[in-house]
Amino acid sequence: MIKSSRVREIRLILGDQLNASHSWFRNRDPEILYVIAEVLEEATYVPHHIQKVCAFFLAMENFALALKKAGHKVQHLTLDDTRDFTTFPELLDALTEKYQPELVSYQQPDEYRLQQELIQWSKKTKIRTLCVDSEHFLLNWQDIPQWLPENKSWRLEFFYRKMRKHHNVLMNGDKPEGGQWNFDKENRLPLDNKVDIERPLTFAHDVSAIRERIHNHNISTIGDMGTKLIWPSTRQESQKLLKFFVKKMLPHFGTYQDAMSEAHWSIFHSRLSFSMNTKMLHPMEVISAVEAAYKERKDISISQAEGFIRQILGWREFVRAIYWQSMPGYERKNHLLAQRNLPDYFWTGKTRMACMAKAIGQSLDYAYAHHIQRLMITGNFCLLAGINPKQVHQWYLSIYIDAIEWVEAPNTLGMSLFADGGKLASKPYAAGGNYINKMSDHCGHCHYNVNARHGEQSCPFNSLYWHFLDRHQEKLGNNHRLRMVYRNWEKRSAADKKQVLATARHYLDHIEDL
Ligand code: FAD
Ligand code: DLZ
Repeated sequence: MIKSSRVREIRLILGDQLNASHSWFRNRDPEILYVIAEVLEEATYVPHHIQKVCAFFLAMENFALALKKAGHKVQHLTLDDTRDFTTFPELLDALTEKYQPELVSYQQPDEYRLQQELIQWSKKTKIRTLCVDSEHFLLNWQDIPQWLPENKSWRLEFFYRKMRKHHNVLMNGDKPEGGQWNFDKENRLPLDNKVDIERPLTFAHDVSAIRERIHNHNISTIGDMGTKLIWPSTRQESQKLLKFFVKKMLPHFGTYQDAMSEAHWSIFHSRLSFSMNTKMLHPMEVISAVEAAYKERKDISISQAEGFIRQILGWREFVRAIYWQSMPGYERKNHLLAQRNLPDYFWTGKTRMACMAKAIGQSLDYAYAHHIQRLMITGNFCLLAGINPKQVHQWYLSIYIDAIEWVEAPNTLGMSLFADGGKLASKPYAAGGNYINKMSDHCGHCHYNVNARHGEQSCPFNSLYWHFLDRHQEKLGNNHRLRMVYRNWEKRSAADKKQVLATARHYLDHIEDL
């Protein structure tokens, strides 16, 4: 399998650890062997989107090539090479048996499952092991408990302000740039005809050899591919995408951050999550590029720059901290005891709800939906309809190009489904058809009528919204952020309420037919 010469140390690089700036690579040492491996368990722990598997495998291959070119000793193992092993521990057993190294090192995995696998293997093996930092995140892993203490409630806003100060980002001394910490209120416009939307920059990689491997190893995937892979596969391509975003999209990012559109699949969003989650880009590199553009260019206002930086310095780090403070067990949370099965149209996009057809359809086509589609369309639907969080979690973990559990689980179970009982969000992100109509152009040609509150062909989001609140009054009724909504519900006539709830029950009983 591997040409042998003395190997003193094996260093394992996981598929989402493609960080060329890691201190591991500062010096070249012919006795250190870097291993990057396609492994069956990683390709099958959920049925990943075909583009996700191809994108990870191609980026891993390119990273191995770049390391080799830089003079490191590297073994890139394909599924063909690892066919005798299912998991990393099995592969590591074989590699250590072959090379008899003094040391096996690995970077701290971002996912609990893999972290535990490697810890268990380290306890079992006779070889000395060492776990080092991945040198990627802006909050040190060891500092997480200090930043999110067990006995306090965790809120993004406090965390984010502390991160701004700590990293001196968008600060004027100890004051926030622009005189405000958060410009979220300015970031809520639907699309209008005032600005042109640039076509997203995509790539065109031939991944036929990877697809053949996936096929030969019987790996089940979901979604479509098209002829070429559109996602960045190297650091250089990731940097190109970052440049494109800053130049063309950033001037409108904040304003239209929550907008949804039938005609566009990523609007002004950056599509940098895959590059960051695989560590081809460092989050501070992205933040610095945006901060520099804000300082140098007149067309980028503070609300655009802050709106974007908050996502990375705030949300991305915050959800990671919540993940590590809540594992194990977070993936099993079900505060609202939701038990309904995920409807089949999540796998096909075939539904008469136009917003859902668009969000699911483009997810299957591109392995991508932007945040508001994930949160306020598919996530909102699952919340209102009471879909089993475990199934929803599996779906999100499968379908998106950027889906890794540390970031997916808090977003799905915490932000979207309120399954963690409010650890991440102070109230559920629940909304009826009105919100969708305000922020998108989907409702105009939908089979359902967004203006009808109940009855045949009324928008399912309308009645499901009130049914959700009504059935969870015991758990949510005391939430001060929902007091007004519950008061509105109380004020409606008994007959009106009865009709709304009957419509919702009908939709829930026929959920597969929506
Ligand atoms: P942009 O809108 O351009 O934002 C810039 C960057 O900010 C993103 O690349 C991302 O790194 C970061 N970011 C923005 N929002 C969040 C957030 N809520 N949490 C963490 N980082 C954020 N993001 C993932 O990276 N992987 C996932 O598996 C994932 N699953 C999600 C599931 C649900 C139910 C929801 C509601 C959100 C999920 N997100 C996930 C967060 C967010 O939707 C994506 O990061 C974003 O859509 C990626 O597209 P983009 O790069 O164009 O983002
Ligand atoms: C997502 C993914 C896939 C599809 N395949 C591999 C693989 O074969 N080898 C690998 O090292 N990593 C892969 N990954 C990423 C990991 O499964 C995993 O999600 C992250 O390492 C968790 O932090």
